Amino acid sequence: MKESLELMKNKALMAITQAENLEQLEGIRVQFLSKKGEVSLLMGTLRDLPMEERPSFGAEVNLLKASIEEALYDKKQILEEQALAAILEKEKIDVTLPGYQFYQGAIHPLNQVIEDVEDLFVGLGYEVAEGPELENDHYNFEMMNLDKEHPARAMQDSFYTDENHLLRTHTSPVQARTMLEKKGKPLRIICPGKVYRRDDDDPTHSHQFTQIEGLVIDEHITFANLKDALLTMVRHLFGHDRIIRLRPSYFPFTEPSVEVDVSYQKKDGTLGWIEVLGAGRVHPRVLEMGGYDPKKFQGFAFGVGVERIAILKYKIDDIRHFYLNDIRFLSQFKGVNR
Ligand code: 2NL
Repeated sequence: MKESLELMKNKALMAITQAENLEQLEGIRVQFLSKKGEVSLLMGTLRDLPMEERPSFGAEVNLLKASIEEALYDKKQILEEQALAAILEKEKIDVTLPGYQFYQGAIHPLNQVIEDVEDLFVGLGYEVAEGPELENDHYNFEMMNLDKEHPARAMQDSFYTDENHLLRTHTSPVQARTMLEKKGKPLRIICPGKVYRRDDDDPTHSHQFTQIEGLVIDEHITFANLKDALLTMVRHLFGHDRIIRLRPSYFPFTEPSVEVDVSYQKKDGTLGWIEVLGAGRVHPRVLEMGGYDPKKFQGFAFGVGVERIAILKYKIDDIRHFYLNDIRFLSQFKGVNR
């Protein structure tokens, strides 16, 4: 009996020593120590022994069991450490490798100009107003004092979807809507957005472009207020050394109307002028249709082409660059203006 104990111990310890992983080790535990394992079976032979040998045999089996348990425990520690080391080795990362190159986006140059102008005017107390691009002909033309005979209203100059609806030709209908919403209360708004006119697409024209209009209505508004707003905007966009020049012009919705030129330094050092936007005092009929008493209220308005501003500001040679989504063009505007 003693011999079979010694034999089993050696067999178990040898198996434990040779176990290569935790699954094998668990198999060995089951083989020797489970209810029907080899050690239990050995304990079962107890009743075949003479009474006086039983206690010492029982104690021997318990010692055998303890030494197998201890060997299992020690081996388990080693295998667990090895398993962890293997995982750590497999998952090792080299923190000195260069990182992935993520593409960085850029804000579209037209949106940079829009945001820049919005920031300025919001800081001066204006609100930003937006509206639909498919407009009722009433808001787009009628309320802007463009009568039925005006050439801009002809089918060949605008995109009509039916007799009364067209893609807005300017952002003025947003201003017309806002005037009606304000119900005769003073307003200061800035309206950016896409506008549409039938046109051949060439380096300086597009059938769709972007406009920002401004409108101020209050009591005691004068042309000096308009000049101040225009000069502030021009200097914000192009630099504080600029001056502006107003030339008489004509728009159906303003009276008087002006064309606004911005100064620049020519190569020979002399002063040059570039035409940049249009503006004027709000026509009394436009005020009246918008729900304001023209005897009590005055207003000024201006309209800028966003593409024109961006072309001058960023020295762009073709308006179509703005719409082609060529990454080589767009990626040049990373971090500009911010
Ligand atoms: C231009 C000129 C302009 C306006 C737009 C306007 C709007 C209302 C009332 C009166 Cl609600 N005027 N807008 C006024 C003058 C000029 O745009 O050449 N834009 C590109």
